[in-house]
Amino acid sequence: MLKCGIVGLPLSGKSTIFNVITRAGAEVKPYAGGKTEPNRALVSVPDSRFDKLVEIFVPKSVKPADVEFVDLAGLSRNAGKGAGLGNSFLSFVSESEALLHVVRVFKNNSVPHPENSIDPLRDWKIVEAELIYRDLGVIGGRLSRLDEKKAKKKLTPAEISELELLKQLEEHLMNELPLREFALTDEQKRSLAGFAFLTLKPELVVLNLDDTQTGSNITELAGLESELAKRNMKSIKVYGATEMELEQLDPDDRAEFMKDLSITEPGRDRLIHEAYKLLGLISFFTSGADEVRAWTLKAGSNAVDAAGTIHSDLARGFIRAQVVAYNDFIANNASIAQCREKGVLRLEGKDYIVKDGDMIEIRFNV
Ligand SMILES: Nc1nc2c(ncn2[C@@H]2O[C@H](COP(=O)(O)OP(=O)(O)O)[C@@H](O)[C@H]2O)c(=O)[nH]1
Ligand SMILES: [Mg+2]
Repeated sequence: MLKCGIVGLPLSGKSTIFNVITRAGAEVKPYAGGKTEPNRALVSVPDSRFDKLVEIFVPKSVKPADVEFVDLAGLSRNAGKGAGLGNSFLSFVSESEALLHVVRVFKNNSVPHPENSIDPLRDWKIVEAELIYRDLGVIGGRLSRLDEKKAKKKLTPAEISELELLKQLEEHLMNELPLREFALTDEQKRSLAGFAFLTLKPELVVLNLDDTQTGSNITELAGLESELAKRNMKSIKVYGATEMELEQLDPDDRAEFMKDLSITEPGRDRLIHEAYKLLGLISFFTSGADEVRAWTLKAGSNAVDAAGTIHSDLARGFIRAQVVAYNDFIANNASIAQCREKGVLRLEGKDYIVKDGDMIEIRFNV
């Protein structure tokens, strides 16, 4: 299951944002501490193409794509040195494939701030430093083992290059830079996968605003926004508390409320879409009278990967994939026969790279 972890300082609005995304109703409170088990919830990815396919096929069952969101306890200054929840918290972060980093921009005098003032750039840096510190610890542990072996002249050639790379990464982190800013080859990335480095995970910064903080010139944000631009990082503005209220309403009241506040797209949909994109994920569809289903794949996966996502038998006995792009299907009156005539229905082999929105039927034999 694909997981997206929510990180940030205590009282930045992590649980609020989690509730916006998941509508799970997790506890939101104006004081830090307490519960240490993360909140978890599966979220269906909103997709108008999927909805359209359901309309066309009127299947017995439907299954949209989903992503798991995990709301972690707050990460405070010096967590990596054992403060607060410290390392147990950081191990929850390592199981996530991507991070939503919630930064408090809202003022709200009834909610204390762990650093006693509103300063999004400072807060973002504190959390980033903790993530960097944790990765340094992981590298340090591995390096000391490799150094021991080196002293005994027992390093394999693979370990020699690992040692070299880790030393470079260590230096990079010491300069307070996340590993995602280190140019790694695909092969190096694969070789490092087991370390689950936190600063290698893609990160979307969620700027949690008050209703009063509108327009494009929010003074509190100037510093952080230019820092993120410099680093090529993406951020998204969300009115956490308001959006959470919105998600708790029933659909009719929600539409009314959105009109009153002139919100066109709910923060929830934007957040889920951005997180999905950030994770480097695409959807493909299987459809028929029995079931219409959206499946999640990493971008760049091939037809056998897609088959394996559905069932291991389909990957094992893979013969061919029958593929038509969703847009072509719709453009041809949702008729497979017409798609075939027009040549947009294709038979693809194992190496075919699946595209977002492909409608796929696997031919297999086991
Ligand atoms: N005014 C305002 N208050 C917020 C916002 N987001 C969260 N809060 C409040 O801040 C407090 C902490 O929120 P919570 O989501 O529990 O933070 P967490 O500790 O990061 O999980 C709660 O009292 C929330 O109601 C926001 O966007 N605006
Ligand atoms: Mg919380």
